[in-house]
Amino acid sequence: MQPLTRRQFARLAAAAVSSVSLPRLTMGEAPSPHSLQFPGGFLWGCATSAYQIEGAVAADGRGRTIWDTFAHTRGKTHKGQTGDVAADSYHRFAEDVKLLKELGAKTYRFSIAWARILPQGTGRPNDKGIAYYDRLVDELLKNDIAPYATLFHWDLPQALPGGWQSRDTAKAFGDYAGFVAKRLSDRVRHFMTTNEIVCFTDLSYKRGLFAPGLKLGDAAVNQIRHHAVLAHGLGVQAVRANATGGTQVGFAENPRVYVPVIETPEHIEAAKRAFRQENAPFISTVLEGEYPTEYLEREGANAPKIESGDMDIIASPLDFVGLNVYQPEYARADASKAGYAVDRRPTSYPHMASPWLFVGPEVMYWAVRSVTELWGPKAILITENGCSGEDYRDAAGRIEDTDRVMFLRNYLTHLHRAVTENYPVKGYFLWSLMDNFEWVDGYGKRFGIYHVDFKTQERTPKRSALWYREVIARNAVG
Ligand code: PNW
Repeated sequence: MQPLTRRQFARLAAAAVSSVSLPRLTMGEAPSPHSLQFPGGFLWGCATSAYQIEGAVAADGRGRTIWDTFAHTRGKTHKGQTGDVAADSYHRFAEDVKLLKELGAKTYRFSIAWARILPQGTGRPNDKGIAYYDRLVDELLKNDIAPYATLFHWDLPQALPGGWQSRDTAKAFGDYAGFVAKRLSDRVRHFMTTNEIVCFTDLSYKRGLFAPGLKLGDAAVNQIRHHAVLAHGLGVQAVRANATGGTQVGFAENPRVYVPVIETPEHIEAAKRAFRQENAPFISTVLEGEYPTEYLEREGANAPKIESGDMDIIASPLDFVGLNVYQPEYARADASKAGYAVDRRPTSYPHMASPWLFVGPEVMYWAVRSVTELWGPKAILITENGCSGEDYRDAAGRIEDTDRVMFLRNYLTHLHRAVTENYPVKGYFLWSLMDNFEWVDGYGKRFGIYHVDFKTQERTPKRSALWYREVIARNAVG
C-alpha cells in the first residue's frame, strides 16, 4: 500500500469508527487492512451453479440439458470432461451447507436446474426435482443462511425446440419462473432470473464456445439476444405475479466494465460512455427499456424484430442488479464520435490461471459506480467475484492459495471504496464455494475456496477459505 498523505490519513482516521479495536497508526505508516470496515448488515456469501456442482444428471427424473449434450460431444470440453458427477452436491448438499456455516456466510447463491423442475422445459413438473430444492432451502434456513436462487445458469432443457433461437423459449422461461416462485417463495426471498446473458447468447450461438456450440450470423444472434432479455423480463413479471409479498427479484450480469485509464473527468466520462455502448444489447437495454440508438443504427437490417409490448416487459423494474465482476477493460477519452477509445491489452498484462481472467481490482469499484451513475438501481449485489488457480496440496496436505488471497483482498479493497463512497452495494458472493465443473475448462481450472478431490469428493478448506472466514467475522477486509 502507498504511504498516506496527511489528508488521506485524516480521512481514514475519521472513517475508522468500528467495533474492531484498531491499532494506532503512526503518520506515514500504512493502516492495518482491518480498518477497511464494511457497514453492519453487509451480506457476505458464496455462489455456485447447478450444472457445475450438482452431478446426478439422471437422478429423480431430471431432463437432459444442452450442456449434457455439449459436454458429451467430442472435443468440446477440456479432456472431454462433463458435469455428470461434478462435485456431487445433489447428494452432498447438507455437507456443503456446513461449509458455508463454517465460513459464517450469511447468504448462498445457487441455481435451480430448469430440467429438474420441468424435464421437458414446459409441461408437467417433476415433484422429485422440486423436492431437492426444498431440502436444500430448508437446510440453508436451518443454518440461518439466506437462499438466493438463480433461475437460469445456462443449463437449458434440451427438449425446447431451437433453444434460445425460439421466442417460445422466453415464454417457457416465464412459466417456469412463475412455477418456481409459487413453490419456493415462502422461503426463498431473492431470485435472479438469468446469469450472464452474453454467455448464453453470444458465446453459445455466435462464437460456438458454449452449448449448443453454434456460429450464427448477426441477425440471428441479435434475435437470440432479444429472446434472452425478453425471457428475463417475463421472468421478473412471473416471479412478481406468483411469489409471496416482498420477494425481491433481479438478474446477474457480467457487463464489460471500463476503468478510466487516468482518474480525470474526461477519462471517467469516456469510461461511462464505453460501459453503456459496449453492453448495449444487454444491461443497457434492460435498465433503459429501449435499445440504445447507436446499437440499432449499427445493426441496421440485422437489428432484432421487436413485438409490441416487448420493451415494457424487458424494462420491468428490478429490486436489485447483480454484477459478476472479474476482469477490467480500460477506456480513455477520444475525439471520435463515440467519445471514447478502448486500447488493446499489452501482452504482458497479468492474468490468473484462466487466460481471460486479467487482474484489475479497480474494476470492482468502477462496475458499481458506472451502473449507479448510468441507471441508479435501488441496490447492487456483487453476485460473483473470484479467480482460478492451479491449487495443489502441499506435503502437509494444505492448499496455500496465496494467489487467490491476493486477488480477493485487492478486489474487496476496491469494493470497500465503493461502499465508503455510498454506492448502494449490499452484498458480495464469492465465486466459488468449492471447486467445480468450469464449463469448457472442465476440472482443469479451480475456482473454489474449498478444494474438492474429484476422486473421493472430499472437501478441504484452502487458505482462502480461512481468510474469507476472517473477513466475514470482522466484517472487514484484511
Ligand atoms: C462466470 N469471460 O462465467 C460464470 O457465471 C460461472 O459459471 C463461471 O464458473 C465463472 O464466471 C468463472 O468462469 C464467466 O470469459 C465465464 O470473461 C467467462 C467469462 C466471464 C465469466
